[in-house]
Amino acid sequence: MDFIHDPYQPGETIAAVTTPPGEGGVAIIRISGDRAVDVAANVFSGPIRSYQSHTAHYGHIRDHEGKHVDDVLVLPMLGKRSYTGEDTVEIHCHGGALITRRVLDVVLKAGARAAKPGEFTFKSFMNGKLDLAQAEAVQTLISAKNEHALNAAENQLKGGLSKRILQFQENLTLITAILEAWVDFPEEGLEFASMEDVCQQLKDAQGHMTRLIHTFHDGKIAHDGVSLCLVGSPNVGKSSLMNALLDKDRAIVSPIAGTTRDILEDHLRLNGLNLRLMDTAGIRQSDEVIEQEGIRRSREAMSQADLILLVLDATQPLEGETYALLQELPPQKTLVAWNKTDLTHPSLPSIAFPHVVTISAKERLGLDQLREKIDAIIWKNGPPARDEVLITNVRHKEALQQSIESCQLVIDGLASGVSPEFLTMDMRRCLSELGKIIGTNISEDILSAIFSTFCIGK
Ligand SMILES: Nc1nc2c(ncn2[C@@H]2O[C@H](COP(=O)(O)OP(=O)(O)O)[C@@H](O)[C@H]2O)c(=O)[nH]1
Ligand SMILES: [Mg+2]
Repeated sequence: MDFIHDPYQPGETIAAVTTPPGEGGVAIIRISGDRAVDVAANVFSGPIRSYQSHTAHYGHIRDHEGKHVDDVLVLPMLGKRSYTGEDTVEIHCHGGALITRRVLDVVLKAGARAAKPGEFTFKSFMNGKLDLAQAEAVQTLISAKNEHALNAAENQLKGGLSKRILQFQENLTLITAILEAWVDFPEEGLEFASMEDVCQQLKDAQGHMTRLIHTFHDGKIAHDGVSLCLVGSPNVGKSSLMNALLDKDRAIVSPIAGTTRDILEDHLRLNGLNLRLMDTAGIRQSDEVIEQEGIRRSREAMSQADLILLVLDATQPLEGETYALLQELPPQKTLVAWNKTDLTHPSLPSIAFPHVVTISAKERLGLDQLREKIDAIIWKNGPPARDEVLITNVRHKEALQQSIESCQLVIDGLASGVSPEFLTMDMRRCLSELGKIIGTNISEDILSAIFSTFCIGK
């Protein structure tokens, strides 16, 4: 965000279209800053200075020559009672790309500066309306693609994560105070707490932070979704299963082995989760160049997928190639589906994989159990509860890890008799790492990097 490099001016009046580009019934142009009402008064037909905050008024926008631009509603939100914490006026105009641009141009000519990406939210952060974790949650909320991601973002925006971090900081500040007392009053200091107490408290703090880090697995799944790769020998029914899961005729199905060559991809919603399904070429020995390339791609997709769905033909004995494939696959993230169980089949050989289902892709049998299994493998401890605080951001995870490491330095230091003076420095680092999450201790570069990922108008 280059406006950080321009010196930040509190109260500077900025404007942008806050609704997405394209055609719609209404578009909103937001003006925010000390001069928001003045700017709006320059372009709006009504006596906007006399309007009460949070009331909507009909009128029209005119340009600097007095020419009519559009019929609009204006909505002033004054003082702290706005998203940014500064005077804000929203202009609701017609939702065409051109008309929106024209209204914005008039507003900019009237004295507002074009807002940079994320600048409204940045104002909100600088004015203390949102801390950094909450500001980031605004962006995750907007980009949430499923229920779980939305819940996690909502909890973070409400301050769920921030409260946890503040609690950790409070506990660790107490420990720092004890260490400082040992420095200042080496004689009496130990009366405040014993070395064992301090160690135990540090270990407890590490435990709490580690548990929060562990939610990152679920947080990432919720936010990014999961990739699932269908693999197996040719003709076992991978493409048929892809189609059955998607409930559409996506992939070509044929009894000719080697039909699928490229990776076919499609998306599926499964119990509020986004799955990226990939159908791949059947893995076998082949002399044919294109098929070989297809098989190479299959292996690559397989190695990158979050979950592998290995399809086996229940009517055929397991061959050497399939055995070799079974050796390669990581059992914990592989789901084995014995397919074609609508046909008579001999008793199935037992294989040493924890997750196995029997299905018929053609007759669509056993698909519910298959979906349940996918769900169970993905959410190791069941899907997250609605109000659960999840870490979805790598930056937060790294800060927690750093904080845990600093705690460890103190624990080790105490054990080996390092002077408490040095240990208080580690404690301060530990606290400042936590501060990075909520933005109390953060460099301008990092702020800049965070807000520049926002869209303009947010
Ligand atoms: N009877 C039966 N045939 C199936 C089933 N699934 C797939 N097939 C057939 O097996 C052949 C190969 O299927 P396909 O999906 O193209 O297999 P792929 O090569 O693994 O993608 C086709 O003729 C399908 O109709 C099933 O569950 N039952
Ligand atoms: Mg196929």
